[in-house]
Amino acid sequence: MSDAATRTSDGTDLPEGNESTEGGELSGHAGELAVAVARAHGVKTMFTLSGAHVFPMYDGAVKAEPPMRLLDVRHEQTAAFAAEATGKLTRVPGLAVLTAGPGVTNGVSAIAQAQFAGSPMVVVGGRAPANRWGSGSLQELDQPPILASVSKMARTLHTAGDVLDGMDRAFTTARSSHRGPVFVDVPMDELFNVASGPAPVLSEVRGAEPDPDAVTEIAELLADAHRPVLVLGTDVWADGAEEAALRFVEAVGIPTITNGMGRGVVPGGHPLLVTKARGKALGGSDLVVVVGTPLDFRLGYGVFGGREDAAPAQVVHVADSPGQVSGHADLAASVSGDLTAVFDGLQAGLEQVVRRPDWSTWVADLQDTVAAATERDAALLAAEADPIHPARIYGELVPRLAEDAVVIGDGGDFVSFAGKFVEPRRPGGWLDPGPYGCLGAGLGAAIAARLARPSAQVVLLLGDGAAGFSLMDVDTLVRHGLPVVMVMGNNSAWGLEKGPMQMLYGYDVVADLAPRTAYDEVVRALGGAGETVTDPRQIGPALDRAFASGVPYLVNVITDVDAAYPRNTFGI
Ligand SMILES: Cc1ncc(C[n+]2csc(CCOP(=O)(O)OP(=O)(O)O)c2C)c(N)n1
Ligand SMILES: [Mg+2]
Repeated sequence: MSDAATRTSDGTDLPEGNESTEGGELSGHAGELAVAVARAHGVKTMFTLSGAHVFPMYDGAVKAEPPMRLLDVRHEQTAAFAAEATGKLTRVPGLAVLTAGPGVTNGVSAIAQAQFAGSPMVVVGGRAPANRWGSGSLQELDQPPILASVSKMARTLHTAGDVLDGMDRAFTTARSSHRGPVFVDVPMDELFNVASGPAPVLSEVRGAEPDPDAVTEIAELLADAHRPVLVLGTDVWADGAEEAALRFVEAVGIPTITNGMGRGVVPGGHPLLVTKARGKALGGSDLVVVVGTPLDFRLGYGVFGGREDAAPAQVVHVADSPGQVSGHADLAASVSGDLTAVFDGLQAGLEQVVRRPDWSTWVADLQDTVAAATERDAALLAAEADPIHPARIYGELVPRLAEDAVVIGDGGDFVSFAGKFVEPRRPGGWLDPGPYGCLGAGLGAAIAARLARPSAQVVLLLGDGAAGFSLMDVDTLVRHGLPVVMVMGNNSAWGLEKGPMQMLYGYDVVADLAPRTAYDEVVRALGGAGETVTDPRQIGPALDRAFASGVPYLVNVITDVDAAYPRNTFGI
Protein backbone atom coordinates (compact mmCIF):
# COMPACT_ATOMS: atom_id res chain seq x y z
CA MET A 1 0.00 0.00 0.00
CA SER A 2 1.21 3.49 -0.74
CA ASP A 3 2.02 5.73 2.20
CA ALA A 4 1.09 8.95 0.39
CA ALA A 5 -0.15 11.53 2.84
CA THR A 6 -1.63 14.98 3.08
CA ARG A 7 -1.61 17.30 6.10
CA THR A 8 -4.63 18.48 8.04
CA SER A 9 -4.80 21.86 9.76
CA ASP A 10 -3.50 20.35 12.99
CA GLY A 11 -0.43 19.01 11.24
CA THR A 12 -1.64 15.43 11.28
CA ASP A 13 -0.86 13.14 8.40
CA LEU A 14 -3.85 11.60 6.70
CA PRO A 15 -3.95 9.02 3.93
CA GLU A 16 -4.59 10.49 0.53
CA GLY A 17 -7.97 9.14 -0.51
CA ASN A 18 -8.14 5.44 -1.09
CA GLU A 19 -6.38 4.95 -4.38
CA SER A 20 -3.98 2.54 -2.74
CA THR A 21 -6.73 0.09 -1.91
CA GLU A 22 -9.37 0.69 -4.54
CA GLY A 23 -10.23 -2.31 -6.57
CA GLY A 24 -7.43 -4.38 -5.03
CA GLU A 25 -7.67 -7.81 -3.52
CA LEU A 26 -6.18 -8.55 -0.12
CA SER A 27 -5.23 -11.94 1.21
CA GLY A 28 -3.38 -13.16 4.27
CA HIS A 29 -4.07 -14.26 7.82
CA ALA A 30 -6.74 -12.32 9.66
CA GLY A 31 -4.18 -10.27 11.61
CA GLU A 32 -2.61 -9.08 8.37
CA LEU A 33 -6.02 -8.22 6.97
CA ALA A 34 -7.01 -6.28 10.10
CA VAL A 35 -3.78 -4.27 9.99
CA ALA A 36 -4.26 -3.53 6.28
CA VAL A 37 -7.76 -2.16 6.93
CA ALA A 38 -6.56 -0.09 9.89
CA ARG A 39 -3.80 1.41 7.76
CA ALA A 40 -6.22 2.19 4.96
CA HIS A 41 -8.19 4.19 7.54
CA GLY A 42 -5.09 6.19 8.47
CA VAL A 43 -3.89 4.30 11.55
CA LYS A 44 -0.18 4.69 12.22
CA THR A 45 0.24 3.03 15.62
CA MET A 46 -1.10 -0.03 17.41
CA PHE A 47 -1.25 0.45 21.20
CA THR A 48 -1.09 -2.88 22.98
CA LEU A 49 0.14 -5.14 25.79
CA SER A 50 1.19 -8.62 24.82
CA GLY A 51 -1.11 -11.65 24.85
CA ALA A 52 -1.07 -14.78 22.71
CA HIS A 53 -4.69 -14.32 21.68
CA VAL A 54 -3.67 -11.35 19.54
CA PHE A 55 -0.25 -12.47 18.21
CA PRO A 56 -1.47 -12.41 14.58
CA MET A 57 -2.18 -8.68 14.98
CA TYR A 58 1.49 -8.17 15.84
CA ASP A 59 2.62 -10.39 12.97
CA GLY A 60 0.38 -8.34 10.70
CA ALA A 61 1.97 -5.10 11.95
CA VAL A 62 5.53 -6.38 11.65
CA LYS A 63 5.05 -7.78 8.14
CA ALA A 64 3.10 -4.80 6.77
CA GLU A 65 4.94 -2.76 4.17
CA PRO A 66 6.08 -0.48 5.80
CA PRO A 67 5.56 -2.03 9.24
CA MET A 68 2.95 -0.49 11.52
CA ARG A 69 4.36 0.98 14.72
CA LEU A 70 3.78 -1.18 17.81
CA LEU A 71 3.60 0.77 21.06
CA ASP A 72 3.57 -1.65 23.98
CA VAL A 73 2.51 -0.38 27.41
CA ARG A 74 2.38 -1.60 31.00
CA HIS A 75 -1.36 -1.63 31.59
CA GLU A 76 -4.16 -2.06 29.05
CA GLN A 77 -5.87 1.07 30.35
CA THR A 78 -2.90 3.01 28.99
CA ALA A 79 -3.19 1.37 25.57
CA ALA A 80 -6.89 2.23 25.40
CA PHE A 81 -6.42 5.77 26.75
CA ALA A 82 -3.62 6.28 24.21
CA ALA A 83 -5.93 5.17 21.41
CA GLU A 84 -8.65 7.48 22.71
CA ALA A 85 -6.28 10.45 22.84
CA THR A 86 -5.01 9.61 19.35
CA GLY A 87 -8.59 9.80 18.09
CA LYS A 88 -9.06 13.15 19.80
CA LEU A 89 -5.80 14.71 18.64
CA THR A 90 -5.59 13.43 15.07
CA ARG A 91 -9.29 12.91 14.29
CA VAL A 92 -8.32 9.54 12.87
CA PRO A 93 -9.53 6.61 15.02
CA GLY A 94 -6.91 5.35 17.44
CA LEU A 95 -6.26 1.60 17.55
CA ALA A 96 -5.81 -0.47 20.71
CA VAL A 97 -5.31 -4.22 20.61
CA LEU A 98 -6.12 -5.90 23.92
CA THR A 99 -5.67 -9.53 24.73
CA ALA A 100 -8.65 -11.71 25.70
CA GLY A 101 -10.42 -11.48 29.06
CA PRO A 102 -8.51 -9.27 31.52
CA GLY A 103 -6.79 -7.38 28.71
CA VAL A 104 -10.19 -6.34 27.40
CA THR A 105 -11.76 -5.66 30.81
CA ASN A 106 -8.76 -3.49 31.77
CA GLY A 107 -9.64 -1.28 28.79
CA VAL A 108 -13.30 -0.77 29.71
CA SER A 109 -12.93 2.59 31.52
CA ALA A 110 -11.06 4.16 28.62
CA ILE A 111 -13.62 2.85 26.14
CA ALA A 112 -16.42 4.32 28.27
CA GLN A 113 -14.53 7.61 28.39
CA ALA A 114 -14.33 7.61 24.58
CA GLN A 115 -18.07 6.95 24.39
CA PHE A 116 -18.82 9.91 26.68
CA ALA A 117 -16.40 12.22 24.84
CA GLY A 118 -17.24 11.12 21.29
CA SER A 119 -13.65 10.05 20.62
CA PRO A 120 -13.13 7.88 17.53
CA MET A 121 -11.27 4.67 18.35
CA VAL A 122 -11.29 0.98 17.50
CA VAL A 123 -10.43 -1.70 20.04
CA VAL A 124 -9.61 -5.17 18.79
CA GLY A 125 -9.93 -7.77 21.50
CA GLY A 126 -8.49 -11.23 21.56
CA ARG A 127 -11.07 -13.95 22.15
CA ALA A 128 -10.88 -17.59 23.22
CA PRO A 129 -10.92 -19.97 20.24
CA ALA A 130 -14.26 -20.69 18.58
CA ASN A 131 -13.51 -24.36 18.03
CA ARG A 132 -13.37 -24.97 21.80
CA TRP A 133 -16.00 -22.44 22.89
CA GLY A 134 -17.88 -23.76 25.91
CA SER A 135 -15.13 -26.16 26.99
CA GLY A 136 -13.44 -23.77 29.39
CA SER A 137 -10.50 -22.30 27.48
CA LEU A 138 -8.30 -19.78 29.21
CA GLN A 139 -10.07 -16.41 29.48
CA GLU A 140 -13.16 -17.67 27.70
CA LEU A 141 -15.31 -14.58 28.11
CA ASP A 142 -18.03 -13.31 25.80
CA GLN A 143 -16.85 -9.73 25.67
CA PRO A 144 -19.20 -7.75 23.38
CA PRO A 145 -22.09 -7.78 25.93
CA ILE A 146 -19.74 -6.13 28.44
CA LEU A 147 -18.73 -3.45 25.93
CA ALA A 148 -22.15 -2.93 24.36
CA SER A 149 -23.26 -0.20 26.76
CA VAL A 150 -20.01 1.77 26.53
CA SER A 151 -19.41 1.73 22.77
CA LYS A 152 -21.08 2.62 19.48
CA MET A 153 -20.82 -0.98 18.38
CA ALA A 154 -19.45 -4.16 19.95
CA ARG A 155 -19.39 -7.41 18.03
CA THR A 156 -17.53 -10.60 17.35
CA LEU A 157 -16.04 -11.16 13.90
CA HIS A 158 -16.66 -14.90 13.90
CA THR A 159 -14.41 -16.03 11.05
CA ALA A 160 -11.28 -14.84 9.28
CA GLY A 161 -13.51 -14.17 6.29
CA ASP A 162 -15.45 -11.58 8.34
CA VAL A 163 -12.38 -9.53 9.24
CA LEU A 164 -11.95 -7.31 6.16
CA ASP A 165 -15.50 -6.11 6.12
CA GLY A 166 -15.88 -6.16 9.91
CA MET A 167 -12.80 -4.01 10.49
CA ASP A 168 -13.83 -1.61 7.74
CA ARG A 169 -17.25 -1.22 9.35
CA ALA A 170 -15.62 -0.73 12.74
CA PHE A 171 -13.46 2.16 11.51
CA THR A 172 -16.21 3.75 9.43
CA THR A 173 -18.58 3.62 12.42
CA ALA A 174 -15.97 5.05 14.80
CA ARG A 175 -15.19 8.03 12.57
CA SER A 176 -18.78 8.85 11.54
CA SER A 177 -20.58 11.47 13.60
CA HIS A 178 -21.41 11.14 16.35
CA ARG A 179 -17.94 9.65 16.76
CA GLY A 180 -17.04 7.08 19.38
CA PRO A 181 -15.43 3.76 20.27
CA VAL A 182 -16.06 0.48 18.46
CA PHE A 183 -15.10 -2.91 19.87
CA VAL A 184 -14.55 -6.06 17.87
CA ASP A 185 -13.11 -9.37 18.96
CA VAL A 186 -11.94 -12.26 16.82
CA PRO A 187 -11.68 -15.88 18.07
CA MET A 188 -8.03 -16.83 18.35
CA ASP A 189 -8.22 -19.77 15.92
CA GLU A 190 -9.87 -17.55 13.32
CA LEU A 191 -7.34 -14.76 13.81
CA PHE A 192 -4.63 -17.21 12.69
CA ASN A 193 -6.70 -18.37 9.70
CA VAL A 194 -6.21 -17.00 6.19
CA ALA A 195 -8.82 -15.32 4.06
CA SER A 196 -9.03 -12.99 1.10
CA GLY A 197 -11.41 -10.41 -0.25
CA PRO A 198 -11.71 -7.01 -1.83
CA ALA A 199 -9.78 -4.21 -0.17
CA PRO A 200 -12.03 -1.70 1.55
CA VAL A 201 -13.00 1.39 -0.40
CA LEU A 202 -13.00 4.34 1.95
CA SER A 203 -15.99 6.60 1.79
CA GLU A 204 -16.02 10.18 2.98
CA VAL A 205 -17.90 10.50 6.25
CA ARG A 206 -19.19 14.08 6.43
CA GLY A 207 -22.11 14.86 8.67
CA ALA A 208 -25.56 15.35 7.19
CA GLU A 209 -26.51 18.64 5.56
CA PRO A 210 -28.31 20.67 8.27
CA ASP A 211 -31.97 21.57 7.78
CA PRO A 212 -31.83 25.08 6.21
CA ASP A 213 -35.12 26.14 7.86
CA ALA A 214 -33.75 25.29 11.29
CA VAL A 215 -30.59 27.27 10.53
CA THR A 216 -32.70 30.27 9.44
CA GLU A 217 -34.76 29.99 12.64
CA ILE A 218 -31.59 30.14 14.75
CA ALA A 219 -30.27 33.11 12.74
CA GLU A 220 -33.58 34.89 13.47
CA LEU A 221 -33.26 34.18 17.18
CA LEU A 222 -29.73 35.62 17.09
CA ALA A 223 -30.94 38.69 15.24
CA ASP A 224 -33.48 39.32 18.00
CA ALA A 225 -31.13 38.63 20.89
CA HIS A 226 -29.67 41.43 23.03
CA ARG A 227 -27.18 39.44 25.10
CA PRO A 228 -26.28 36.26 23.18
CA VAL A 229 -23.53 33.85 24.15
CA LEU A 230 -22.02 31.07 22.06
CA VAL A 231 -20.60 27.92 23.68
CA LEU A 232 -18.20 25.80 21.60
CA GLY A 233 -17.40 22.24 22.66
CA THR A 234 -15.42 19.17 21.69
CA ASP A 235 -17.37 18.27 18.56
CA VAL A 236 -16.54 21.60 16.91
CA TRP A 237 -12.96 20.33 16.77
CA ALA A 238 -13.88 16.68 16.15
CA ASP A 239 -16.09 17.70 13.22
CA GLY A 240 -13.33 19.83 11.67
CA ALA A 241 -15.42 22.98 12.11
CA GLU A 242 -12.88 25.04 14.04
CA GLU A 243 -12.12 27.45 11.21
CA ALA A 244 -15.79 27.99 10.33
CA ALA A 245 -16.53 28.55 14.03
CA LEU A 246 -13.90 31.27 14.41
CA ARG A 247 -14.99 32.89 11.14
CA PHE A 248 -18.57 33.00 12.43
CA VAL A 249 -17.58 34.37 15.84
CA GLU A 250 -15.52 37.17 14.31
CA ALA A 251 -17.99 38.00 11.55
CA VAL A 252 -20.96 38.40 13.88
CA GLY A 253 -19.06 39.52 17.01
CA ILE A 254 -20.63 37.07 19.43
CA PRO A 255 -19.04 36.54 22.87
CA THR A 256 -17.92 32.95 23.22
CA ILE A 257 -17.13 30.37 25.89
CA THR A 258 -15.25 27.17 25.08
CA ASN A 259 -15.03 23.79 26.77
CA GLY A 260 -13.40 20.40 26.15
CA MET A 261 -11.61 20.27 22.83
CA GLY A 262 -13.42 23.43 21.81
CA ARG A 263 -10.82 25.25 23.91
CA GLY A 264 -8.49 27.16 21.60
CA VAL A 265 -11.02 27.45 18.73
CA VAL A 266 -11.30 31.07 19.84
CA PRO A 267 -7.70 31.59 20.94
CA GLY A 268 -6.71 32.65 24.47
CA GLY A 269 -6.60 36.44 24.67
CA HIS A 270 -9.10 36.95 21.84
CA PRO A 271 -11.46 39.87 22.63
CA LEU A 272 -14.53 37.69 22.07
CA LEU A 273 -13.38 34.87 24.35
CA VAL A 274 -15.25 35.41 27.62
CA THR A 275 -14.66 32.11 29.42
CA LYS A 276 -13.29 34.09 32.36
CA ALA A 277 -16.64 35.94 32.58
CA ARG A 278 -18.58 32.69 32.35
CA GLY A 279 -20.89 33.27 35.32
CA LYS A 280 -21.96 36.68 34.12
CA ALA A 281 -22.17 35.63 30.47
CA LEU A 282 -24.33 32.54 31.00
CA GLY A 283 -26.29 34.08 33.88
CA GLY A 284 -27.03 37.37 32.14
CA SER A 285 -27.60 36.09 28.62
CA ASP A 286 -30.98 36.09 26.88
CA LEU A 287 -29.91 33.55 24.22
CA VAL A 288 -27.30 30.80 24.68
CA VAL A 289 -26.31 28.88 21.56
CA VAL A 290 -24.47 25.68 22.48
CA VAL A 291 -22.58 23.91 19.69
CA GLY A 292 -20.90 20.53 19.78
CA THR A 293 -21.22 19.64 23.44
CA PRO A 294 -24.02 18.11 25.51
CA LEU A 295 -26.14 20.23 27.84
CA ASP A 296 -24.79 18.27 30.80
CA PHE A 297 -23.57 19.07 34.32
CA ARG A 298 -20.73 21.15 32.89
CA LEU A 299 -23.31 23.53 31.43
CA GLY A 300 -25.85 23.59 34.25
CA TYR A 301 -27.95 20.99 32.37
CA GLY A 302 -28.86 23.64 29.82
CA VAL A 303 -30.55 26.16 32.12
CA PHE A 304 -29.13 29.68 31.68
CA GLY A 305 -30.02 33.29 32.44
CA GLY A 306 -31.89 34.41 35.52
CA ARG A 307 -28.97 36.29 37.07
CA GLU A 308 -29.84 39.52 38.86
CA ASP A 309 -33.55 39.20 38.02
CA ALA A 310 -32.88 38.61 34.32
CA ALA A 311 -35.38 36.31 32.60
CA PRO A 312 -34.29 32.74 31.82
CA ALA A 313 -32.32 32.59 28.58
CA GLN A 314 -33.59 30.94 25.44
CA VAL A 315 -31.43 27.96 24.56
CA VAL A 316 -30.38 26.66 21.15
CA HIS A 317 -28.62 23.33 20.80
CA VAL A 318 -26.53 22.51 17.73
CA ALA A 319 -25.10 19.01 17.44
CA ASP A 320 -23.19 16.96 14.89
CA SER A 321 -25.96 14.35 14.70
CA PRO A 322 -29.63 14.06 15.70
CA GLY A 323 -29.00 11.71 18.63
CA GLN A 324 -26.84 14.34 20.32
CA VAL A 325 -29.53 17.02 20.49
CA SER A 326 -30.63 17.41 24.10
CA GLY A 327 -33.80 15.58 25.06
CA HIS A 328 -34.06 17.08 28.54
CA ALA A 329 -33.50 20.80 28.01
CA ASP A 330 -36.19 23.28 27.06
CA LEU A 331 -34.97 24.36 23.60
CA ALA A 332 -36.02 27.39 21.58
CA ALA A 333 -34.52 25.75 18.49
CA SER A 334 -32.07 23.09 17.47
CA VAL A 335 -30.31 21.73 14.42
CA SER A 336 -27.97 18.85 13.71
CA GLY A 337 -25.53 17.96 10.97
CA ASP A 338 -22.19 19.04 9.58
CA LEU A 339 -21.06 21.82 11.91
CA THR A 340 -19.10 23.74 9.27
CA ALA A 341 -22.30 23.97 7.23
CA VAL A 342 -24.19 25.17 10.32
CA PHE A 343 -21.70 27.97 11.07
CA ASP A 344 -21.54 29.06 7.42
CA GLY A 345 -25.34 28.96 7.20
CA LEU A 346 -25.77 31.00 10.37
CA GLN A 347 -23.25 33.58 9.18
CA ALA A 348 -24.98 33.90 5.81
CA GLY A 349 -28.36 34.04 7.55
CA LEU A 350 -27.31 36.87 9.86
CA GLU A 351 -25.72 38.80 7.00
CA GLN A 352 -29.11 38.81 5.26
CA VAL A 353 -30.98 40.12 8.29
CA VAL A 354 -31.84 43.78 7.85
CA ARG A 355 -32.05 44.57 11.57
CA ARG A 356 -28.37 43.86 12.33
CA PRO A 357 -28.00 43.19 16.04
CA ASP A 358 -25.81 45.55 18.06
CA TRP A 359 -24.22 43.64 20.88
CA SER A 360 -21.38 46.05 21.55
CA THR A 361 -22.48 47.14 25.04
CA TRP A 362 -22.97 43.52 26.12
CA VAL A 363 -19.60 42.52 24.69
CA ALA A 364 -17.85 45.49 26.34
CA ASP A 365 -19.48 44.63 29.66
CA LEU A 366 -18.21 41.04 29.46
CA GLN A 367 -14.76 42.23 28.40
CA ASP A 368 -14.60 44.40 31.53
CA THR A 369 -15.48 41.35 33.61
CA VAL A 370 -12.77 39.32 31.84
CA ALA A 371 -10.24 42.10 32.54
CA ALA A 372 -11.20 42.23 36.22
CA ALA A 373 -10.95 38.43 36.52
CA THR A 374 -7.57 38.46 34.79
CA GLU A 375 -6.35 41.05 37.27
CA ARG A 376 -7.62 39.02 40.22
CA ASP A 377 -5.98 35.89 38.80
CA ALA A 378 -2.65 37.68 38.47
CA ALA A 379 -2.28 37.88 42.26
CA LEU A 380 -2.92 34.12 42.66
CA LEU A 381 -0.61 33.23 39.76
CA ALA A 382 2.21 35.07 41.51
CA ALA A 383 1.39 33.74 45.02
CA GLU A 384 4.47 33.39 47.19
CA ALA A 385 2.72 31.27 49.78
CA ASP A 386 4.59 28.48 51.52
CA PRO A 387 3.44 25.70 51.11
CA ILE A 388 2.99 26.49 47.44
CA HIS A 389 -0.42 27.54 46.14
CA PRO A 390 -1.21 25.38 43.05
CA ALA A 391 -2.07 28.52 41.06
CA ARG A 392 1.58 29.59 41.24
CA ILE A 393 2.51 26.54 39.17
CA TYR A 394 0.34 27.92 36.35
CA GLY A 395 1.83 31.36 36.87
CA GLU A 396 5.17 29.79 35.93
CA LEU A 397 3.95 27.27 33.35
CA VAL A 398 1.61 29.35 31.18
CA PRO A 399 4.26 31.85 29.97
CA ARG A 400 6.49 28.91 29.04
CA LEU A 401 3.88 27.20 26.84
CA ALA A 402 4.41 27.39 23.09
CA GLU A 403 1.46 28.09 20.83
CA ASP A 404 1.29 24.47 19.67
CA ALA A 405 1.72 22.93 23.14
CA VAL A 406 -0.42 19.92 23.99
CA VAL A 407 -1.65 20.18 27.58
CA ILE A 408 -3.16 17.12 29.24
CA GLY A 409 -4.96 17.13 32.57
CA ASP A 410 -5.23 14.07 34.82
CA GLY A 411 -6.26 14.92 38.35
CA GLY A 412 -8.86 16.69 40.45
CA ASP A 413 -8.48 20.22 41.82
CA PHE A 414 -5.05 20.63 40.24
CA VAL A 415 -6.58 20.16 36.79
CA SER A 416 -9.55 22.42 37.61
CA PHE A 417 -7.01 25.18 38.21
CA ALA A 418 -5.54 24.42 34.78
CA GLY A 419 -9.00 24.83 33.24
CA LYS A 420 -9.13 28.28 34.80
CA PHE A 421 -5.64 29.48 33.97
CA VAL A 422 -4.60 27.76 30.73
CA GLU A 423 -6.31 29.27 27.69
CA PRO A 424 -4.93 27.46 24.61
CA ARG A 425 -4.01 29.57 21.63
CA ARG A 426 -4.86 26.83 19.13
CA PRO A 427 -7.56 24.17 19.03
CA GLY A 428 -6.70 20.50 19.35
CA GLY A 429 -4.10 20.89 22.07
CA TRP A 430 -6.13 20.48 25.24
CA LEU A 431 -7.02 17.05 26.60
CA ASP A 432 -9.16 16.74 29.69
CA PRO A 433 -11.04 13.63 30.81
CA GLY A 434 -14.35 15.05 29.55
CA PRO A 435 -17.71 14.20 31.06
CA TYR A 436 -16.68 10.67 32.13
CA GLY A 437 -14.01 12.18 34.38
CA CYS A 438 -11.84 9.10 34.64
CA LEU A 439 -8.56 9.43 36.52
CA GLY A 440 -5.64 7.52 35.01
CA ALA A 441 -5.82 8.68 31.40
CA GLY A 442 -2.71 10.83 31.70
CA LEU A 443 0.16 8.61 30.68
CA GLY A 444 -1.74 7.08 27.77
CA ALA A 445 -2.72 10.54 26.55
CA ALA A 446 0.85 11.78 26.90
CA ILE A 447 2.18 8.85 24.87
CA ALA A 448 -0.39 9.55 22.15
CA ALA A 449 0.33 13.27 22.14
CA ARG A 450 4.07 12.77 21.75
CA LEU A 451 3.45 10.50 18.75
CA ALA A 452 0.78 12.72 17.17
CA ARG A 453 2.74 15.97 17.59
CA PRO A 454 6.39 14.96 17.44
CA SER A 455 7.82 18.47 17.65
CA ALA A 456 5.34 20.09 20.07
CA GLN A 457 5.69 20.56 23.81
CA VAL A 458 3.71 17.86 25.59
CA VAL A 459 2.80 18.76 29.17
CA LEU A 460 1.03 16.30 31.43
CA LEU A 461 -0.56 17.85 34.52
CA LEU A 462 -0.87 15.19 37.22
CA GLY A 463 -2.55 15.14 40.58
CA ASP A 464 -0.61 12.99 43.03
CA GLY A 465 -3.68 10.79 43.35
CA ALA A 466 -4.22 10.46 39.62
CA ALA A 467 -0.54 9.61 39.10
CA GLY A 468 -0.98 6.39 41.04
CA PHE A 469 -3.16 4.93 38.29
CA SER A 470 -0.62 5.07 35.52
CA LEU A 471 2.81 6.32 36.60
CA MET A 472 4.33 2.92 35.82
CA ASP A 473 3.83 3.78 32.16
CA VAL A 474 6.70 6.25 32.43
CA ASP A 475 8.53 3.01 31.65
CA THR A 476 6.77 3.06 28.28
CA LEU A 477 7.83 6.65 27.63
CA VAL A 478 11.41 5.69 28.44
CA ARG A 479 11.51 2.49 26.39
CA HIS A 480 10.07 4.25 23.37
CA GLY A 481 12.16 7.40 23.72
CA LEU A 482 9.17 9.73 24.22
CA PRO A 483 10.01 12.90 26.17
CA VAL A 484 7.13 14.46 28.09
CA VAL A 485 7.12 17.15 30.78
CA MET A 486 5.03 15.98 33.73
CA VAL A 487 4.03 18.59 36.27
CA MET A 488 2.57 17.31 39.51
CA GLY A 489 0.48 19.27 41.98
CA ASN A 490 1.30 17.13 45.02
CA ASN A 491 -1.05 18.05 47.86
CA SER A 492 -0.69 14.61 49.46
CA ALA A 493 -4.43 14.06 49.09
CA TRP A 494 -7.37 13.24 46.88
CA GLY A 495 -8.05 16.95 47.09
CA LEU A 496 -11.21 17.15 45.02
CA GLU A 497 -12.84 14.62 47.36
CA LYS A 498 -11.32 15.82 50.63
CA GLY A 499 -12.77 19.35 50.40
CA PRO A 500 -16.35 18.31 49.57
CA MET A 501 -16.35 15.63 52.27
CA GLN A 502 -15.21 18.21 54.81
CA MET A 503 -17.94 20.53 53.60
CA LEU A 504 -20.66 17.88 53.93
CA TYR A 505 -19.61 16.10 57.11
CA GLY A 506 -17.11 18.38 58.86
CA TYR A 507 -14.54 15.56 58.62
CA ASP A 508 -12.99 13.45 55.90
CA VAL A 509 -11.84 9.85 55.53
CA VAL A 510 -10.05 7.96 52.74
CA ALA A 511 -8.92 11.28 51.26
CA ASP A 512 -5.31 11.46 52.48
CA LEU A 513 -2.27 10.15 50.64
CA ALA A 514 1.22 9.66 52.01
CA PRO A 515 2.76 13.08 52.67
CA ARG A 516 5.18 14.57 50.15
CA THR A 517 5.88 11.33 48.30
CA ALA A 518 8.91 11.65 46.00
CA TYR A 519 7.16 10.56 42.80
CA ASP A 520 10.08 12.08 40.89
CA GLU A 521 12.23 9.30 42.31
CA VAL A 522 9.82 6.76 40.82
CA VAL A 523 10.30 8.43 37.44
CA ARG A 524 14.08 8.41 37.88
CA ALA A 525 14.02 4.73 38.82
CA LEU A 526 12.15 4.02 35.58
CA GLY A 527 14.83 5.78 33.53
CA GLY A 528 13.42 9.30 33.34
CA ALA A 529 14.38 12.35 35.37
CA GLY A 530 12.78 14.76 37.78
CA GLU A 531 12.95 16.80 40.94
CA THR A 532 10.88 17.88 43.94
CA VAL A 533 10.11 21.58 44.35
CA THR A 534 9.02 23.16 47.63
CA ASP A 535 10.00 26.81 47.03
CA PRO A 536 7.70 28.76 44.67
CA ARG A 537 10.68 30.56 43.15
CA GLN A 538 12.13 27.21 42.06
CA ILE A 539 9.14 26.18 39.95
CA GLY A 540 10.18 28.19 36.88
CA PRO A 541 13.80 26.99 36.79
CA ALA A 542 12.62 23.40 37.34
CA LEU A 543 10.23 23.69 34.39
CA ASP A 544 13.04 25.06 32.24
CA ARG A 545 15.19 22.06 33.14
CA ALA A 546 12.29 19.75 32.35
CA PHE A 547 11.66 21.26 28.91
CA ALA A 548 15.39 21.17 28.11
CA SER A 549 15.93 17.62 29.32
CA GLY A 550 14.66 15.69 26.30
CA VAL A 551 13.55 12.83 28.55
CA PRO A 552 10.39 12.04 30.53
CA TYR A 553 10.73 14.50 33.43
CA LEU A 554 8.55 14.94 36.50
CA VAL A 555 8.47 18.26 38.34
CA ASN A 556 6.96 17.21 41.66
CA VAL A 557 5.64 20.40 43.25
CA ILE A 558 4.59 20.06 46.88
CA THR A 559 1.42 22.15 47.25
CA ASP A 560 -0.90 23.36 49.98
CA VAL A 561 -3.71 20.88 50.62
CA ASP A 562 -5.85 23.71 51.99
CA ALA A 563 -5.66 25.66 48.71
CA ALA A 564 -8.70 23.84 47.30
CA TYR A 565 -10.24 24.81 43.99
CA PRO A 566 -13.13 27.15 44.75
CA ARG A 567 -16.33 25.45 43.61
CA ASN A 568 -19.95 25.88 44.52
CA THR A 569 -21.27 22.58 43.18
CA PHE A 570 -20.05 18.99 43.28
CA GLY A 571 -20.77 18.79 39.57
CA ILE A 572 -23.12 15.89 40.13
C1 LIG B 1 -11.00 6.30 38.21
C2 LIG B 1 -11.54 7.33 39.15
N1 LIG B 1 -11.60 7.06 40.47
C3 LIG B 1 -12.05 8.00 41.35
C4 LIG B 1 -12.51 9.22 40.90
C5 LIG B 1 -13.06 10.23 41.88
N2 LIG B 1 -12.14 11.39 41.99
C6 LIG B 1 -12.32 12.50 41.26
S1 LIG B 1 -11.18 13.67 41.55
C7 LIG B 1 -10.42 12.72 42.71
C8 LIG B 1 -9.22 13.24 43.45
C9 LIG B 1 -8.02 13.38 42.58
O1 LIG B 1 -6.89 13.61 43.37
P1 LIG B 1 -5.55 14.16 42.73
O2 LIG B 1 -5.30 13.50 41.45
O3 LIG B 1 -4.49 14.07 43.77
O4 LIG B 1 -5.92 15.69 42.43
P2 LIG B 1 -6.26 16.84 43.50
O5 LIG B 1 -7.76 16.94 43.56
O6 LIG B 1 -5.69 16.45 44.81
O7 LIG B 1 -5.65 18.07 42.94
C10 LIG B 1 -11.05 11.48 42.83
C11 LIG B 1 -10.62 10.39 43.74
C12 LIG B 1 -12.46 9.44 39.50
N3 LIG B 1 -12.88 10.58 38.95
N4 LIG B 1 -11.94 8.51 38.66
MG1 LIG C 1 -3.87 15.46 45.15
